Amino acid sequence: MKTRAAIAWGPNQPLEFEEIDLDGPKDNEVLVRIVTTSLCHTDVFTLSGRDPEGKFPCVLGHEGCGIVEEVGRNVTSVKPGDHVIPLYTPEDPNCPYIKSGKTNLSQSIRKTQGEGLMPDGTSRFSFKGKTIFHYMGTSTFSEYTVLPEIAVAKISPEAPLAKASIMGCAIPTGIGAVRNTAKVRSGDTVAVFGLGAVGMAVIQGAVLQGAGRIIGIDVNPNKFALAKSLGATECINPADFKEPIEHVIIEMTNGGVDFSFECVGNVKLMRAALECCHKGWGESVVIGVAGAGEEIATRPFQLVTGRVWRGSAFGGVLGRSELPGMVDEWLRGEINVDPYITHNMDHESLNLAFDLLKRGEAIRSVVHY
Ligand code: NAD
Ligand code: DAO
Ligand code: ZN
Repeated sequence: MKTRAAIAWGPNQPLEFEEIDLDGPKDNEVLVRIVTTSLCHTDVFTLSGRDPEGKFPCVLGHEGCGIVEEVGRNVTSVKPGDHVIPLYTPEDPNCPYIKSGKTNLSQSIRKTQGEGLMPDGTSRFSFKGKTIFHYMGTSTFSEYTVLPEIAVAKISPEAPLAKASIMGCAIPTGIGAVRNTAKVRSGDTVAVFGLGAVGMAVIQGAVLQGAGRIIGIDVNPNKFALAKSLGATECINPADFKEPIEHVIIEMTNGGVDFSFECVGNVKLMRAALECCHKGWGESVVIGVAGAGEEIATRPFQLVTGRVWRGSAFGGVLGRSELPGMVDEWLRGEINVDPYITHNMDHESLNLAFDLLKRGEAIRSVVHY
C-alpha cells in the first residue's frame, strides 16, 4: 500500500513529505493507522546526527497513537479497530529480561530495532525502490506504520486519540521515572533539571507521590509558569546565580535533595544533578539522552559518600501491561495531559514542530493526520 510519510533523508535536513510504499504486516506484525503523533526531543536529537543509532533515510517519530487496521498471521492480542500506542520499548513476555521482573527493557527484537529494521531483518518502507529505515521500531511520522505485535499497547477506546500521543513517551517516561526508578516517597525533596515535557511529567509524578519541595531548573524561564501550575514549588535559572547550580540547590535545601532527575541530555548537567543530591542517600536519575561518544564524570567520593546514580528508559514502564493502566489514570482525571499540548498542527507542518521545540517555544506539538 501507499502511505504519506515524512522522510528524514539525512542529518539536519528538513523532513520531506512523500507517498511511499509500505508492505503489509508479516507474521506477528500489525498495521496501524496513526491518528496523532507528537514531537519529542529524541526525534530532534536523532535528526541532528548525534544519535549513534540514527540510520538514514528513515521515518522518524515514536510518540503516537492510532488504530489497528490489519493484523498479520499469529497475532492474537489485538484486532482491527483496537486503539493502540506504539512502543519503542516493546514488551515480550517470553524475553528473559522481562521474565526477570527487574526491567522493562525487552531484548527480543532489540538488535533489528536498533538497525532500523523489523524483526525479520527487512524494512516495510521503501520509496522508488530504495529502502527507508524504521525508527525506534515505531516510525509514527507515517500515516500508516507496521509494528511488531509486542510493540503495541492496546488502550481504552475511551481515550481521545487527538491527545493520546503524549502517552506514547513523555508522560510514562517522566511519571514512571519518579514511581518506578526513583520510588519517590511522601515528603521527599526533588530537583528537576530541564522543564520540557519529560521534566513536566517528572513534576507531575512527584506531585502524585506526595513529594514536598519540587525544584524546577531551566535556562528558559518561560517554562516556569507551566512547571509551577503542575506542582513545582519553586523554579530557578542557573544563569541567575554566580555559583554552580548544585551549590545553590544544596544551600536552598540545607544539604541537598532526596532525588534529582536530569531531563535535558547534557552530561555536565548530569553531574550537577548528581552532586546536588544529599550526602548519604540522595539519588539522581538520568533520563536525558546524550550525544554519541559523550561521557559522564564525577569524583568517586560523591558515590562513596552515599549518592546514587541511576538511569531510566521509558520510565521503567512495561509497555503492554502497565501503559494501558496509566491511560486509565488519565481517563479518571488522575494524570493531566492537556497542559503538555501547546501546539496542534497538520502532518506537513512537522518541520515547524522541530523549530518550535528547538527554540523552546513548544512543550509538545501534536500532529493530526
Ligand atoms: P525539551 O527540549 O522539550 O526540554 C528540554 C528542556 O531542557 C528545555 O526546557 C530546555 O530549556 C532545558 N535545558 C536545556 N539546557 C539546559 C541547561 N543547561 N540547564 C537547564 N535546562 C536546560 O525535551 P524533552 O522532550 O522534554 O526531552 C528531554 C530529554 O529527555 C531529551 O534528552 C530526550 O532525548 C530525553 N528523553 C529520554 C527518554 C528516556 O526514556 N530516557 C524518553 C524521552 C525523552
Ligand atoms: O538497549 O534495551 C535497550 C533499550 C534501548 C532503548 C531505550 C530507549 C530509551 C532512551 C531513548 C529515549 C527515547 C524517547
Ligand atoms: Zn520521546
